[in-house]
Order: sequence, then structure tokens, then C-alpha cells
Amino acid sequence: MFTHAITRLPAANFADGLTTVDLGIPDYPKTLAEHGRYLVALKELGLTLTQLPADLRYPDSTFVEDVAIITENGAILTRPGAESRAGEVAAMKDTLRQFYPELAEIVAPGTLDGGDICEVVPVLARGEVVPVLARGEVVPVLARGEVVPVLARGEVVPAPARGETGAHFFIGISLRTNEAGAQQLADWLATKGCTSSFIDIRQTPGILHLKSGIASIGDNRLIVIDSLAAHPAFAGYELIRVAAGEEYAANCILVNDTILIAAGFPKFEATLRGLDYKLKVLDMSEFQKMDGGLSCLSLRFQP
Ligand code: CIR
Repeated sequence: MFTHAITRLPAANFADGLTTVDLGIPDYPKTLAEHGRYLVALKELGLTLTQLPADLRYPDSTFVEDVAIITENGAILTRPGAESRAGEVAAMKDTLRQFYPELAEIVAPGTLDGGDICEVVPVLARGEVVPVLARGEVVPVLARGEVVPVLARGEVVPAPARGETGAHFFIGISLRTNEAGAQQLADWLATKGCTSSFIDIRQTPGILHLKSGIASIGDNRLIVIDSLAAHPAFAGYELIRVAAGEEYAANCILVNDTILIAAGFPKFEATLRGLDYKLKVLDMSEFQKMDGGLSCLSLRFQP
């Protein structure tokens, strides 16, 4: 359950940020309008927002996801892989300290962008009672990245051992996140009782970050683009494939009981509707022009 989110207003020079796509120059008023609707969506889902002011020094700074990772047991500041984004961490440090006085940091020579980090949403949260299921008497619970144990309905999901959350993280190694950064994060996660696996996307065409191509939506399901579907780390999950031509839609986010998806991807939307998910569909055209997606625009957490 998320109760808070940190966001940052797009700066007037948003169009001067980095991009690898050729979709035109973002329109600033339209960017602000799309961002505003994103904020409204988060508020409607019950989140309290901390909105950082726009910062003209950093045209990409609205993509706050890249500068910190927040887990159930603490937060860590990243060291962004793009030189032009390095200075974005300072403002996030000041903000996050209010929630997490002990902040860890990725240090040189490691680089890491939050867009490369995907936390697997467990099927059921710890302490929840296994519900009556339509499909049978048992439910698999994700623990440490594996589907164990199988609990009968009415049982309570076991509490983790001291210091453990049992959460699993996929860590993308990309043109932004190097092996040293990935290893630092994996080591830090291990101190929090979390597990991780590395997904090398350096040879995967068309995606900047790991989460440009996958998303975790709970229910033991992963959204995945075709070129990542065969990765052994994803075996054991039910894969929801994104149709060719709709790859951008893979970057969606589960916020409490609702999935936020980008507008304009009808096959993907129909797939999720067919699976009975509650959806909010948001126009993301201007952010797509700058390689940004729904996950990039906020850090969502429960302090
Ligand atoms: C960049 O290239 O860094 C930005 N223009 C886009 C960052 C998108 N962030 C994300 O996917 N987490």
C-alpha cells in the first residue's frame, strides 16, 4: 500500500533533456497538463504528494524515479548514469531525509538509474489472510523471488524473519546502470533481507531502462515486451506480453488497487481490462518524446 509519492514539476526547458527517440519536441503547456493529470491520478488513489519545484539546471529532473530507490526497509540514493543528471540527487537527498534519516548512496565507480530497478510486487502482502479464491483452494505467495510456499485459504502469510522483507528486485544492467552500481544495490538490498537478479539489457534494442520493458503488477504476473520474455529470471511468472508496436505501454505502474497505463495502446488496455484490473489511462505523449514513462514521474512509498 502506497501512502506517499514524490514528484517534481517539469522545468520550462524540459525539451532540452536527453532522448533517444525521434518523436518531436515536447510542448511545454501540454507537458504540464499531462503532469497535472498524473498528480491528480495519484491523489485520487489516496497518495499524499511531495512536489519538488522545477529546476532549470536539470531538464530531466521531473523523472524523479531515477535518483532514488525506496524499499519497505529504507531508501538509497542513486548515482545516475548520465552526467547531465548527476546534480539531481542533491534535492532528492534533502527531501528523502525527512522520511528516511539514514539514506544509503550508490558511490563511484557505480552508476545506477532507478528506471532499471523493478521490485516484484508480492501476490499477497505479509500478514494478509489468504482470501477465498475463485479458482481453487490455494494461493502461491511470492517469497524471495520464488513461488513458495503454497498456502491454503484462511492461513496468514508468514511474517518475514527479522530484518527481512522477502522482496525480490530485478536490476537492469544498461547503458545507465553499470555492473558496479548493480552490485552495490544488490549488496545493500541483501542487508535489508531482499534478493535480486541482474537482467542485462545492453543488447536489447529500443529500451533505455529495464522498466521500459517490464512491469510487476502483483498476482505473480509480469508485463513484458517480446524481446525480454525469454529471460530465465522471469520463468515462474505469468508473463503478459505487450503486442509488437505497443512496447511503450510496458511501462505501467500498480498504485494500490489500480494500474496506471499510457493512453493510445488499445491491445494492451484490452488485455488488462480482460483480466479485470482497475485502470487509469493517462496521456503521456510529451514524456514519451523524452524517453520517460509512468514509473519515471514519481517515487511511491509508505514511510
Ligand atoms: C533520460 O534520458 O534520462 C530522460 N530523458 C528519461 C528518463 C526516464 N526515466 C525512466 O525511465 N526511469
